[in-house]
Formats: sequence, structure tokens, C-alpha cells
Amino acid sequence: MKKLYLVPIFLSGALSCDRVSGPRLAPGTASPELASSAQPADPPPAHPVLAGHGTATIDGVLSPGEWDTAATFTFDVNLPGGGTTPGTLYVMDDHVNMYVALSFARGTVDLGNSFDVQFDNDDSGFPYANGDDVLVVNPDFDPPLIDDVRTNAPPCPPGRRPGTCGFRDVDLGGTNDGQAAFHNDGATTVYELSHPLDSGDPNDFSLKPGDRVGMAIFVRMIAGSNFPDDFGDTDFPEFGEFLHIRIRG
Ligand SMILES: [Ca+2]
Ligand SMILES: [Ca+2]
Ligand SMILES: [Ca+2]
Repeated sequence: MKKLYLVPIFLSGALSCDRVSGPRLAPGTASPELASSAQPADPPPAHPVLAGHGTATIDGVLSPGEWDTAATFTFDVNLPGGGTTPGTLYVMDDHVNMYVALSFARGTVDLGNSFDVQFDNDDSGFPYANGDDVLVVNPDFDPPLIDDVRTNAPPCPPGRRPGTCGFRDVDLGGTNDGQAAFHNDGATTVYELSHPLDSGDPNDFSLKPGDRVGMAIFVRMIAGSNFPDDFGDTDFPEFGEFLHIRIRG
């Protein structure tokens, strides 16, 4: 029997890889179902629409020049035990793939590490819809990238709102598309991933040059067993918000 899991659930390096993750709704924000019934065609973005063009090598290393032409976002990454460290998110694409990297200062490799990317496939600004793409990276996985999708179709329980459940693409007849890598060199933690712009898998986004896609991330470090003190959890942007990416191609 396929394992079932409801969202929002956050993945950690210490938990089962059968879970999908994604940004949580902010307290007081509309439910996915309510929001999806009242989507404006082009909501005013809380964040600028950015685009980057380039091709990355998915090896966990930000090589000189590799991400110079990416769209970048800087933010504070929460650390286990308190405090923050500066982080940078990079996004770019070429004719084939989207590439995403995250780097932040960290002098050690924590017990658990995960980096989750939730897409708003049509950049409507409202989570969540059936078919919204989700990528989960965890160095403890083999392969380290799990390609998921949100849906309320079976095996999601009947009556759930669109996008409520998350499943692995491969459990819905789809394919695990993309690559990911994680590396810490003693000073900096780096995640890199790639995902096809148009894999042909209905469980993935299908993007072409000029299209916009929404993106939100969640990063987690686990330094021990005490929650929340030993956990460093960060949503970017805030709960319920999405970055806006334009595909350059
Ligand atoms: Ca690289
Ligand atoms: Ca897929
Ligand atoms: Ca997918």
C-alpha cells in the first residue's frame, strides 16, 4: 500500500523520505481551496519578478562564474540553537532545465539537512493547486532529490482541497526528474539542483521562455533531538508568499 501523507508536512534529514514538504500557510491566510476560487489574473507581486540564464553543474560546489548570471535573493537562515547566518538563493535556467542553488555560511555539517522547493506552477500567488511541483533535497536520500507533486486525487482521501496531499511522482506513474547535490567545505553549505523545464511528466511543471513560476523554499538543519531548540528552520519568503521567476530559456 502506498504511503500517504498530507501537507503541510516538513521533511527533515531524520525523517522518512516518503514525506513531501512545502511552505506552510501563514496564520490567517486563506485556505488553498478558498484561495483558488478567487485568484486574480496577475496579483501585484510582493517580490520582484527575476530571471537568470545559465547552466549549472550539479556537484554541490559554486564554481567561479557558474551562478554569476542567476537571479539571486539574500536572506537570513535560522541556525539550530538560535541566531542566523546569511544565505543566498540562486535561480536560473537554460533551454532544458531550471537550476536552483542555496548557500549559507556554516562551519559544520549538521546531523540532518534538507532543502525543499515548492513551486506555484502558474505563479497565481496562491498555494496550492493540483499539479504544483515540489522538489525535496536531502543528502541522506539516494538519489538526494525527490520529485513530488501536490494533488487531491486518489490516494488522497476523498473531499480534500486541491493540492492538499503530496506524493512522489514515481508513485503516481511519473518519473523522478532532476539532480541534486549537497556539500559543506567547512565554511559554507551548498545545495544545487536541476529540474527539467518540460519533462513531459504531468506531475511536473511545464515551462517555456517567458512563463512565470512561483517559488518558495524551506531549509532545515538538525543538530540534535530536541525540538525546536536543535532545529534551524527557515521559510523564504514568508509563509504563503512566493518568489516570482520568469523563464529566460
Ligand atoms: Ca556547481
Ligand atoms: Ca517528475
Ligand atoms: Ca514533480
